[in-house]
Amino acid sequence: MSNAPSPTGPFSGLTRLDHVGIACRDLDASIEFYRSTYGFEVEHEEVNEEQGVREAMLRINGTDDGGATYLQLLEPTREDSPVAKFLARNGEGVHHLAFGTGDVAASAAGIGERGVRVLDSEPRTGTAGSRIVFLHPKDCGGVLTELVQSAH
Ligand code: MC0
Repeated sequence: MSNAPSPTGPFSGLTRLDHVGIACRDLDASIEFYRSTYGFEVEHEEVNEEQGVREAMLRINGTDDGGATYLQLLEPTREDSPVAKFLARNGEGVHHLAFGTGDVAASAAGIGERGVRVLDSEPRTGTAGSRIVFLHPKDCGGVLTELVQSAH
């Protein structure tokens, strides 16, 4: 019997860990920590004005569906953004988990039917043209959870 997780659950369709999002105050300093301490390199950097973040994706490993797993470093670009609020309350640290799916709208609908609040009625734009939806942390054991459909 295989130990692998079901690649497409009956309702969630989640197949992998896409990234762990980490809130930081200084993106460049954080990138340097992960590079000099672990040898992780930045694959992609961008500013997402809608989410109020400057971010860097550090590729950790490939996954068996052809995707990859990343660390996502997040620096807020404005004081009223979710990451700025998180930093003010908690300081730097793990901000969210993101699971990969081939169909983010279907995954969000299936998970929503289980009583979890889906924070985005329509998928928004995430890193590198991905489509993303967030789930409320209070319905996910205290963990802000994101669903990601990558652009390719
Ligand atoms: C807030 N809470 C969290 C949390 N943020 N719990 C765990 N992890 C987090 N990251 C908790 C607070 O401690 C509080 O608990 C309660 O949720 C309400 O928080 P609030 O900040 O006072 O209130 P809201 O409702 O204004 O905001 C919370 C909410 C929001 C999660 C709905 O931050 C949101 O919509 N987040 C999704 C978007 C996001 O985070 N974007 C940034 C990453 P108590 O017990 O005090 O009530 S963008 C990103 O990552 C993109 C670029 C990508 O991956 O591609």
